[in-house]
Amino acid sequence: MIRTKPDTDAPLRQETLLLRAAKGCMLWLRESGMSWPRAGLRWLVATAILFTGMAGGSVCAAERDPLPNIVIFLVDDLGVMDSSVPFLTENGKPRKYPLNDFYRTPCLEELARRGVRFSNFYAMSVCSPTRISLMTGQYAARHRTTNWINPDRNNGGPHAPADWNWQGLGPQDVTLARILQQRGYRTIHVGKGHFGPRHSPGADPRNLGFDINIAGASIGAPGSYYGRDRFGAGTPRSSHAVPGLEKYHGQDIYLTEALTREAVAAVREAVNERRPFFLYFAHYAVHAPFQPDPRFADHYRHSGKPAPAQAFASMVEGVDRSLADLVAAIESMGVAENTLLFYLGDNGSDAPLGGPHEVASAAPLRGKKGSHYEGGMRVPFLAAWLRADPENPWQTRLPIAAGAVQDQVASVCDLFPTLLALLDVPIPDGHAVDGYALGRLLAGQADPQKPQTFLMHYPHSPHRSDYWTSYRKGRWKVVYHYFPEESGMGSHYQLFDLEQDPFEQHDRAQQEPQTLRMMVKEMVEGLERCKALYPIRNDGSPCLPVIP
Ligand SMILES: [Ca+2]
Repeated sequence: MIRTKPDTDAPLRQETLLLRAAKGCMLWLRESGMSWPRAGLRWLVATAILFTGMAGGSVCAAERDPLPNIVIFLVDDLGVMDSSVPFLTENGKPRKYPLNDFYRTPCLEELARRGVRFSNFYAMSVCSPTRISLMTGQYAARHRTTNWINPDRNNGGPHAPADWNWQGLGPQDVTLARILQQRGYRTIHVGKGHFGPRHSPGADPRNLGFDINIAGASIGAPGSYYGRDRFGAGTPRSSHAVPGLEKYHGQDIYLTEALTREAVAAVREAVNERRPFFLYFAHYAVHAPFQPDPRFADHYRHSGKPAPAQAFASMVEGVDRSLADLVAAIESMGVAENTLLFYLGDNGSDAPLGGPHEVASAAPLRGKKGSHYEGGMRVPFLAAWLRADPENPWQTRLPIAAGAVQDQVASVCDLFPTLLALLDVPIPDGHAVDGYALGRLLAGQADPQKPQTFLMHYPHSPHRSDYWTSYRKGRWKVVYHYFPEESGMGSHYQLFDLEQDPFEQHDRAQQEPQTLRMMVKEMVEGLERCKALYPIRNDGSPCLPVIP
């Protein structure tokens, strides 16, 4: 485990804790809306409580209740169909498809009984953009990391805007981790970082507000999932060796399991120290290379699926076991009722089952990771308190409907404002947020105020779809292709009615000119609000979308 500072800095750490605690109390006073004379009295009381509390190791003893623990459990390349839990619905009810019968995720089935899952939840179409959206609450069009970050070279592509954010996040950026750190949380990063290129500050999550970093770096995929291969160190894929897990080198252990043991240990330490924890557990799995998780490979041997798809399924089940072990550990620590879990994927499925624009990898959805179809950007999202407790004040504040399915549109940008709202932390001045707090949706209610929209911007190539923006609003989805190509049916525009045609088989752009115009107009307005960067033509001018 890597620590943010050596122990010799303990006095400094205490001072920082004191400052953070004082800030937390100031915030508490400010948000209580009291007049200054009364606030002054409360400040004196709060300070007294604070200093008394410091002796007991409490960060902000003026808190009315211990802060809720937060887990973001992020699975790489896990699409909405990569689970035995049905996330898609038909007439408002969950509907199973054959892929749900292929995968085995028993822990997720149990959590689906405890929490709410979303059927229309979106991520960006590739890794780094989603990870930065989670940390900032912003669309990729705004934070400008619109492509995955190649650790070693600027991979924008031949027509990419020069100023796209290949550098990713830096110490100067507002991040969810830093906000929670300042709020008094032990902030724990486990697994894949992918927030910045090699040797950049963003390559180390500790520069982004995490106290602890286990195995996070610039790489987007592991050299190997096997401990006996030292997770890639010393192999032909050593440039992608997973750092920080040397104690497992040479052992018969799968990466998913090694990360789980480390995550549990870090959480246990925080709980023992009575610190609220924020665990950002970003599994490397189920990203390629598709190496079977030997603990579960037998379950798929007679599936009739090709070997890579069997390996992928064993990796999915390995991640589910990780989730089960983590939940069991948190339960054994006695803090399950005060722990909020968000489970999700970071882009559409990369299941090796077919072509990027086919109905295959995410069937019945069309497309897969990287593509402009729903299979490229629809991911599972589930939220749960790990143990229901009607007496818990945080559960009262953020009730989650057990066993419910939420059909409204939501996205990875919404977690940031949801958590800030839960903790009564204001959005930092000058930091624009594209997400919307999910409170009512998590309670299983409709929220007429929440925009039913999602904007996805990809001014890059080469990938499975090149140079495109998509915009969903309610039942409609428009895709704009800056340089028309075969996958976009040779047109600038594709328009789908996801209510009538959820699997995107019928382009309505010709038949619905007014809807097309309205959708492209709103898409352009959304891009302009984000100050998006556009692909660049050969003559150096930006290729702006044309409203039909
Ligand atoms: Ca990914």
